[in-house]
Amino acid sequence: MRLLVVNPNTSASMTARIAAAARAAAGVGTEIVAVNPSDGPVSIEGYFDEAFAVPGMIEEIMNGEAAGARAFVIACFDDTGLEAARCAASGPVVGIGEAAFHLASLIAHRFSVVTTLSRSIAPIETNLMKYGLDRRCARVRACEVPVLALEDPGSGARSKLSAEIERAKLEDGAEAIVLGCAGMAELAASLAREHGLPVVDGVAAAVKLAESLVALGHATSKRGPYARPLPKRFTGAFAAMGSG
Ligand code: 5HY
Repeated sequence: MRLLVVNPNTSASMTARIAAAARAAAGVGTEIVAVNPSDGPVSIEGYFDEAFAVPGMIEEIMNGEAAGARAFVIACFDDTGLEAARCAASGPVVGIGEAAFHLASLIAHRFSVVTTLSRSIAPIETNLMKYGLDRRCARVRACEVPVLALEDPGSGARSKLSAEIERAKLEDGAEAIVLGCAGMAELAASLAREHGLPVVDGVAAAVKLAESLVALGHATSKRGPYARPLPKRFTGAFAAMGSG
């Protein structure tokens, strides 16, 4: 089964690290294809970046489905363009934020999220409410590490993240931690050992959920808001996205 993992920002090095985390989680028979758009922000930190990442992400999903992908993972923690992607694709689309929240709520009564910058907190809190999981989340925190600094060994990113996890344990009573960025995936196992509690990475969570949906024969329902886009003309730079 071909699973398309889309990193909505344009950082190829981040896409490579996301691909490695996805492949480490994938089951036998799952082919991971990891892509990112060529147009848009190199990292997504807040609403403005998110808005400009969506068209390129949708295009990658449409191309991926045409090339045989059966399911899709949106590998950005604010689940960039998730609903639009579910309209565009027939296969199941799983956002790493939503996947991580659901998994954490299966193994802990209360979890905390630790994301990158403070400006990323509000979009994540809004998603928790949208998914009906806000009551299970004690707090969404930021370790004030920019997304791309996560791949710089000299940035002190891991120690800042670890310190914020310690605060979440002490101040929030967190029983589990959800890592609030796709770029943190490779740190999950060592942070869980260091802190003695479950640390959930959304990339792995989303890969396993997407595999389960396909294995159960489930795809996105087209009876309601995720119905195929209506045929209509798109103009200008997006003319190719229209079907009218
Ligand atoms: C992510 N940004 O997972 C989010 C994290 C954030 O480029 N990949 C990004 O800070 O919102």
